Amino acid sequence: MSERIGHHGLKSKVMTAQDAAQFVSHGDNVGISGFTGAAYPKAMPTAIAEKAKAQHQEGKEFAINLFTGASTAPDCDGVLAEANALAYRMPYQSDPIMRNSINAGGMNYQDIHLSHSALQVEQGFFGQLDVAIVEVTRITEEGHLIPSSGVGNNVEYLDNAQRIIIEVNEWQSLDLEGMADIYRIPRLPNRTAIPINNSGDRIGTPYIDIDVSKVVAVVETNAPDRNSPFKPIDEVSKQIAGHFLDFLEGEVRAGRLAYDRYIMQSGVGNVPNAVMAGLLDSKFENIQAYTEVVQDGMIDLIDAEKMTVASATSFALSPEYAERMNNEAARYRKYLVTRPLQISNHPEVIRRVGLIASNGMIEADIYGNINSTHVAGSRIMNGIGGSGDFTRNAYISTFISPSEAKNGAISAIVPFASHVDHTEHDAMVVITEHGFADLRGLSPRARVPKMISVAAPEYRPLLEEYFARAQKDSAAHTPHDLATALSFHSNFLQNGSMK
Ligand code: 0RQ
Repeated sequence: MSERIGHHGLKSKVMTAQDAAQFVSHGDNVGISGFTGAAYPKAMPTAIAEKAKAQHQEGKEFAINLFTGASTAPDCDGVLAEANALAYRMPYQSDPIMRNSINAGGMNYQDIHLSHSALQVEQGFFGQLDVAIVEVTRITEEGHLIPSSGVGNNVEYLDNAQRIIIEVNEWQSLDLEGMADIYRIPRLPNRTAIPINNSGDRIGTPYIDIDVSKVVAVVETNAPDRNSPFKPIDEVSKQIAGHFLDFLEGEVRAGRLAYDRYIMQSGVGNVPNAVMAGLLDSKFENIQAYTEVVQDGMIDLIDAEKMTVASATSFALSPEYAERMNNEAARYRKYLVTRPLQISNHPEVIRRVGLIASNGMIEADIYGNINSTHVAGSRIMNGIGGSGDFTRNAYISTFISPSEAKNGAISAIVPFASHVDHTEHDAMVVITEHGFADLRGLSPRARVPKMISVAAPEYRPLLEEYFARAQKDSAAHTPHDLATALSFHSNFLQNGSMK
C-alpha cells in the first residue's frame, strides 16, 4: 500500500494512529477532514478517544477543540463524544451521542454557516490551529495530496496548522484523482472574483499542495466511508416531491425557469431523495447541481443522462452507491467536481449560477420564518449547515418538510418559530405533503393563509384561531399575540403534543 505514498520523505513518517496521537495534546485546536460520512479520518479519532480515556483514568484533563467540514460518522464524532474528548466543536454535527452531550452541557458547540467556518479559523478567532488531520486517497511524488471523497475545509486547515497528520485510505478509489478542484481565495485586501460561471467550471488544481515539512505523521488505513443507507421513499416524501415538481412546472409556465439546465441545490434525506427520483421522470433535461454533497439521486440522474454535472464539496452516498462510485470513479469523475467548502457554498457563486435551493426544516411560522436547528427553541438537532449559505443567495429558496413530526404530536407550521435560522426575508417557498406556499410578493398578513394551507389539517383551525387572536389584539404589520405565540411549543413540552 505504501505505493500510495509517492513522496520519499513522507514514507518515512508512516506510523500507527496510536503513535501519531502523541502529536495531539490536551487543549489543541484540531481541524480535520470529513463532510457527512465521507472523507473523515478513519483511525485517528479512535486513537485520540483512547488517549483521552487513558488520561481521564489517570485523573488528567484531556479535551480538544474539533473543527471539521460538517458532520462525520460514529467512528469519528461518535467515539470522540463518547470518550468526552471534546471541549468545543464547530461548525456542524449530526451524531446522536454528541447531540446529547451538547444538549446536556457536556461540551460546547457552535453551529456556524459552513461557508464561514474556515474563514473564521483563518481570521484567528480560535487562536492558532495546532493540528490538521486529513484523509487522502494518495500522496504524489511531489508531496501533493489527492483528496478522497470530499474536500471540506482541508485546504484552510492544512495551510494554517502547525502540524499535519495525513491518513492515506486504501479503500478510497485512486480514480477519484481529477475530481477535486482546489482553489484558494486570495486574502483581503487582494480578493478577486471567483471565476466560476457554470457549475462544472474548473478553476484550480486536482491536488492540495502543502508545506511537507509540517507533516509529523502518515497513517495508513483501509476503511469505508460511513454514510447510512436511505430509508425507502415513503408516501409523504413522494407527495412532497410531487408538489416540488408542480412548483417547478409553474416556474416554467411563468417563464422563470426552463426545462433545460435547471440548477439544483439539495439538502440530504428522504424527501430530497424523493425529489430527485421525481426528476428522473420529469421533462427537465441537462440538470446541474451546484450544491454541498453528491447524493444517490444525483448518481441516478447522471446514469439516466438527465444530469450533466454536479459540483459539491463531498459525497454523501449510501453504502451501495459509495461502492458503485469506488468501482466507477473514472467514469463519474467527468460529471463531478469536488471543491473546497468555501467555494461550494460561496454566496458570490451561488447567486451567480442562479440555483433553486431546497432544504429541510424543523418548523416554519405563519409568516415564513424558518427554524432548521432547534427543537422547541432550545434543543439543538444538527445545525444550520449550508442551508443559510444557499437559502440567502439562491435564485429561489424552498423548504421541504412533512407537515407533522412524531406521529402528529408536532406541527411543522407554528404561530411563532421557536428559533429562527432563515428569516421571512430569505425563505420564498414552503412545501409539505399538502402543497406549496409561495410567499414571494406577499406581505406578512397575506402569507398566513398560504402557510396555513400547507399545515396538517388538524392544526389548521388552531393556527387560524391564533391569527384571529393576534389580529384582534394588535393591528400591526406582523400581528402577534405574544402571550400565546409559543403556546404550541409550551403545550408540547407540558403535554407531549402541540394540539
Ligand atoms: O427525528 O429521527 O428522531 O424521528 O427530526 O426529521 O423529517 O426525517 O427530516 O432528515 O430532513 O431532517 C431539519 C433536522 C430535518 C434537517 C432537519 C425530527 C424528526 C426526526 C429528522 P427522529 P425528518 P430530515 C445543507 C442542508 C439543517 C441543515 C441543512 C437538518 C428528525 O434537514 O438538520 O439544512 N437541516 N442542511 O422527528 C421536533 C420538529 C421536528 C422534529 C422534525 N418540528 N420538532 N422534532 N423533527 N421536525 C445543504 C446541503 O446541500 C447538504
